[in-house]
Amino acid sequence: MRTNRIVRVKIIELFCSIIILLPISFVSATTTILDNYIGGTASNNSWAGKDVIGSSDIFDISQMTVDIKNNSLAVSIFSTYFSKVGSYGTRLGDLFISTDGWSPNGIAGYLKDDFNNGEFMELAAVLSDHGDQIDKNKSQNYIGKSGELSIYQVKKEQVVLSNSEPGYIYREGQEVRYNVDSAEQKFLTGTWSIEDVLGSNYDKLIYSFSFPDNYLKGSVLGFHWAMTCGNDTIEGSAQVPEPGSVLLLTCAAVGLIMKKRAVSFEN
Ligand SMILES: [Ca+2]
Ligand SMILES: [Ca+2]
Ligand SMILES: [Ca+2]
Repeated sequence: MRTNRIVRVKIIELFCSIIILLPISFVSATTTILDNYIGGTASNNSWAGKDVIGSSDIFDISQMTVDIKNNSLAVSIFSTYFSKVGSYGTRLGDLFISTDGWSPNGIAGYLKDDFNNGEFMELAAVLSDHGDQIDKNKSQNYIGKSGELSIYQVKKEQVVLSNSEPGYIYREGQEVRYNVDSAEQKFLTGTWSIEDVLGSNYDKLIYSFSFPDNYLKGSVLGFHWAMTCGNDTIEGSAQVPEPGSVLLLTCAAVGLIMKKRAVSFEN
């Protein structure tokens, strides 16, 4: 038993020395943004302040998750919409990203927050397929589809605001798509995919891309997504973890384990 303990303590000592030698740039964090945002106004007062305009079975967004590993991000939007893309002439929207924090207009509920009165989103992650080819009277299940992602630095005049076919009610003033100028340079590229979430009606659209080295330095990122009618819109923020503090916590945890083991060894 005593020999086993000595071996265990030695292994922990070795593990700690390995941890200390790791480059301090490694960071990893997952943030879940629940859809508590609401935001903006409906084009008809009967829907004012409602999270979803129309049917939740078609337009509801439940949450967004942001996975950050070093410079790489995977942003997932969970919604009932992805199996019904094209409903009532609507299309998939693009992901808007604020690289300098998130500060929506007003207080929670954010009913005055829209593209012109809230956080400006510096980047737009544009899908290679929004479902533009779908017949206006039909919808299509987009689960299993994937493609390329092109990320641009946003020029205000190229932002498309939420809209609908004539006669339908929608959420006004939300940024939903980005019109790309043919000469425009991509800032970043990535991939997107829509995946089934087993046992749930809320499937996920995943945006995957990487920022340049040293671009993310402990900043707060903001995110905004909606289908083109904005009938449900999600916004929120994620803190980029600090590399130094992650390393410190890891070493502190190993130190605590070593101390505990040393005490039990003495006993
Ligand atoms: Ca919702
Ligand atoms: Ca911003
Ligand atoms: Ca919402």
